[in-house]
Amino acid sequence: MPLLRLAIQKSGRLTEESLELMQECGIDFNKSGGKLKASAYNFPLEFLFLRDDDIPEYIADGVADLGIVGENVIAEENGKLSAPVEIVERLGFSRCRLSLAVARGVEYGSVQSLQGKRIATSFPNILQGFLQENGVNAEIHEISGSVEIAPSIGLADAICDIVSSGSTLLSNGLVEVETIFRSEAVLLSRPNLPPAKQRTLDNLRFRIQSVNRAKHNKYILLNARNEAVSAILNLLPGMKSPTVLPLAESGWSSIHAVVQEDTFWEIIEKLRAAGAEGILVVPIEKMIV
Ligand code: PRT
Ligand code: ZN
Repeated sequence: MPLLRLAIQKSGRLTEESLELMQECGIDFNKSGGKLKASAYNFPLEFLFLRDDDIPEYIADGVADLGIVGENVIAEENGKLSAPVEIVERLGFSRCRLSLAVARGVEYGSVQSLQGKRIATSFPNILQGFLQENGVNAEIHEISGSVEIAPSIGLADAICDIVSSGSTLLSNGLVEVETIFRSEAVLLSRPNLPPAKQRTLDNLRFRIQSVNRAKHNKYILLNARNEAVSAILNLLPGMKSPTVLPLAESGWSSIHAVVQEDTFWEIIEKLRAAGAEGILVVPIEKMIV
């Protein structure tokens, strides 16, 4: 299979989980600190370690075929790239939002309150788009870091920055008033890869999907009296249909099924009410459909 080049953030919030995802996909490599490149031993993939902001352009100009970045970075770079790039997989980690915030105590009715105000941000394009959509004319101050201190030093009336837990805003006396963009890590690609590279990408995506699907599901095993089995089966969707096996003790069965994580607690309670006993819940490592 031809070699694909995947750009990963060199050192930052995306790095660890990007590399962990590759490992979960069964791709082994040796990343010894400081190097710009690494090759996988058992998959036709070469890693390039770069600053996240540079990744979309490296893909656009063909130096890399793929990259992992936060969606906020692509939304910000969009329109500035020398060629289009496309999101081929949402990866579910590094979730955050880009929000507007003002100093605590400042009156804020709606986005119209920002008319004529100064807003500090590292995301001028996304912010400009949002303000335009809302018919607001504000002065955008682009700063590259520590945006959250801008109001307290008198540089801006509001900020537009990435929020995850909200603790940075809180400790700087700021209140989130508007969410303008939601982001998670995504796999980017150049559109129209040569067919052979596309096949390698399809293979990689298949692995990523199997890993991520597994993370959202649990395998459950339980015992029940035979009379309770049909009521229990009605509660269990499963990948196909649940497995029912007789237990050594007569009159009892063991039931195995796959349950989605977000409905999990609700289902467990209903299963107990329906007569399920000895419920075991185990993580799934890969889920191939
Ligand atoms: O050096 P390089 O340019 O590669 O990295 P970087 O400093 O530009 O990016 P980095 O590593 O900080 O973030 C990479 C990506 O992680 C971002 O583009 C987002 O998609 C995503 N991400 C997820 C975050 C956060 N969560 C996050 N909390 N990026 C930044 N933050 C910062 C935010 O700027 C603010 O200062 O954390 C602070 C807020 O966090 P809370 O938890 O206090 O709300
Ligand atoms: Zn960056």
